[in-house]
Amino acid sequence: MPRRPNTWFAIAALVASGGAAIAQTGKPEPRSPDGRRYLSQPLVTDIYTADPSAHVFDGKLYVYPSHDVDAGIPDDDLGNQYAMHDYRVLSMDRVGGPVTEHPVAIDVKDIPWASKQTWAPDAAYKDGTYFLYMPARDKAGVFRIGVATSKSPTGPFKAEAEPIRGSFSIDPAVFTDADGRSYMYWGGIWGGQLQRWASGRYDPKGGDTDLKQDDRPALMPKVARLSADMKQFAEAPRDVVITDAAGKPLLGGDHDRRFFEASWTFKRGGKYYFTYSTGDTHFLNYAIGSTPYGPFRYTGHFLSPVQGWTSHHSIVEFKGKWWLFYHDTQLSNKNHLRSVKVTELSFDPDGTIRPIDPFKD
Ligand code: FUB
Repeated sequence: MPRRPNTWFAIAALVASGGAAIAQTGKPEPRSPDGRRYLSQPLVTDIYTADPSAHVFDGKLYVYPSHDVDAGIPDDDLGNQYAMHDYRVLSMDRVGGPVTEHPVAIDVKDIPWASKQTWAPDAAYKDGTYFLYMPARDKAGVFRIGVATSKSPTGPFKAEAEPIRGSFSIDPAVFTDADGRSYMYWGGIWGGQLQRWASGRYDPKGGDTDLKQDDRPALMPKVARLSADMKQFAEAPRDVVITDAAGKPLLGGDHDRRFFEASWTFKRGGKYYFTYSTGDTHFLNYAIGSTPYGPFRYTGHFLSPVQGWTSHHSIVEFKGKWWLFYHDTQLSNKNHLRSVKVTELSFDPDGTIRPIDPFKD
């Protein structure tokens, strides 16, 4: 597969500091349909990528995104239009430098238990093996989370025969703590089916949206420690409880703050940051805790709504700076055809994240 540096991104990075209306390509600077200038440009432009999970392996930055495709399925609230079927890995030596698009890392036809919709993945490394965590619908149409392994960070990956025992819903994100223990965070409501597991068992009649219990605790994301071989849960999943300032769980009706999907956990200054998307209100939020299990106290929005319905991200420290990988629909203006972007993330001295606007004006 040819290596394809992204010219627009490289040039845009050179001119990013200024409010230049004309980029050095000679073309007018891209604007959103409502006339705003974008904070960042897509990392790659010849394929659609979304849900970026960024990791540093062996001094290099790897991004594990969803690989968006157009299957001609109309938008609906269950996300049937997100009909992805394979994964491609991106890599770069430095942010702002050339981005390599690697060949297909794994296709749904090579995941024995899966039928369709290979949604937001994540990756991890342990003892010489790279792990790719993949949500997809099983043969019965229920979302599960599986794992595949490779000796290379870019694959090809070989899938396990079955999904992770006891897994359900979508958007796995694996965080490895300083003691070497790894935890998976996951879940997504609406199309991600988390509401159908509210009783602990799958209920196909369990609804397509929130539980509609606005004055009761919201559905919470899940966490479980991973087994030593990184292929199973080492314990029963538990709720990732996100609380308000008084320590009470956020309520279901609190759509600006409650969890929807896109879990991502990182650690900074001894604190655990649990970050997530609010879905139908389109924010990326964070909550801070003192253990990997939480509880996590809601702290704020850190990314305002991007162009497009979904917002999904990862946060990684690389070469002394923190980076936010996110996506939007700049290239297509279609909800299901997204492009991964990156921008620097900074913190105030008290550990709060300085909020980011994905538009310059
Ligand atoms: O990419 C499909 C789904 O859209 C992801 O799983 C969600 O997080 C949202 O980004």
